[in-house]
Amino acid sequence: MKQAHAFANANIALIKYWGKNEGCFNIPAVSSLSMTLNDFGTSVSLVASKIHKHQALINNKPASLEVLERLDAYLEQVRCFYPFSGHLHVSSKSNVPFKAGLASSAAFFAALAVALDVALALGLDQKDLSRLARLGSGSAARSIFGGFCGLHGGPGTNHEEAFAFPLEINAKLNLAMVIAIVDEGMKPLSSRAAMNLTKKTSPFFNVFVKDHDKDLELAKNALKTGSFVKLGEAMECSTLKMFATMWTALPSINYWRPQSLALIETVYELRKKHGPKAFFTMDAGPNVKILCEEDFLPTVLKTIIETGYARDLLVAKPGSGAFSSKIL
Ligand code: 2P0
Repeated sequence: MKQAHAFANANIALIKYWGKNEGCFNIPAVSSLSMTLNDFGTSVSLVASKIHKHQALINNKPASLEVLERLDAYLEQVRCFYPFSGHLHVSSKSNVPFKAGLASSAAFFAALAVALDVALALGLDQKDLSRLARLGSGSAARSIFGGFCGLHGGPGTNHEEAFAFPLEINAKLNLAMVIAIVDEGMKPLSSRAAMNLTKKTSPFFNVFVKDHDKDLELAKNALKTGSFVKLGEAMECSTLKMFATMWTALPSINYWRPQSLALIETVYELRKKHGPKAFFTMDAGPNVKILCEEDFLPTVLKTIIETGYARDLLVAKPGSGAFSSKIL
């Protein structure tokens, strides 16, 4: 086994993945569409473990038992697809806030998939890499690609079919995303547990799945034709449908904080004042992501800062896909 290093950026879904198909390959219950971010990512380094088990260091600290168990299950599943002997020592460093709904697992598993490809000399193409990343985390499949991409999922989709693919974007769209951090703390429930509970108990989950492809097609067309408004509308619609399934789960799941709603109100106010120039999305956490075109970014930033609802603000633009690197 060779030593390997890789890096992947986080991504934010514009059309949401929520829920999994039955079975053990982590197949999303719906397709999704995302923007890979620049500058928010994770590096992974792999070497052979000197002991008879997998080991992991996350940001220079030994991984928690929970993380280690998930990693162990993942690497053992990888071994079934791509047999390798021995065990691995995984070190990762990230500037993505851990478990804050900023897709830290997406960047981690995408970088890990690329590092595994190098370490085990698998020679995988991007489609295979995205399948390998998806076994670790659904959203990770999308971080293999830069810019904008889709991920196949949905009822009846199997392991072979559930891969990510790049999407063409109209040159007139220069998009930016403001990430308003409301709370960087740990989430009450992991997104994995939340999506499983939602699927099992929410009466709206099947409606979400049935209705999903409409938003996906709208977003894909909007990217192609360069319609920022149609893209933003589809994104908000998909986001709110996803949360409707969470709120109606039993017990109900709520990641929102009062500041999250206040920030959404701020986006509505921005639209009242300036027209449809900013749209929001959220993930399994209280932070609010605001999509706008680059020329409107200063107004969004100024307005959000003035509200005082965000503890921190990050700005991201479309970033690169995952790559193998020499530097950790
Ligand atoms: C997404 N999220 O499309 C959705 C929207 C959160 C809300 O993918 O169980 O960490 O590892 O496949 O990818 C977060 O869930 O879940 C997520 P697993 P993941 O980005």
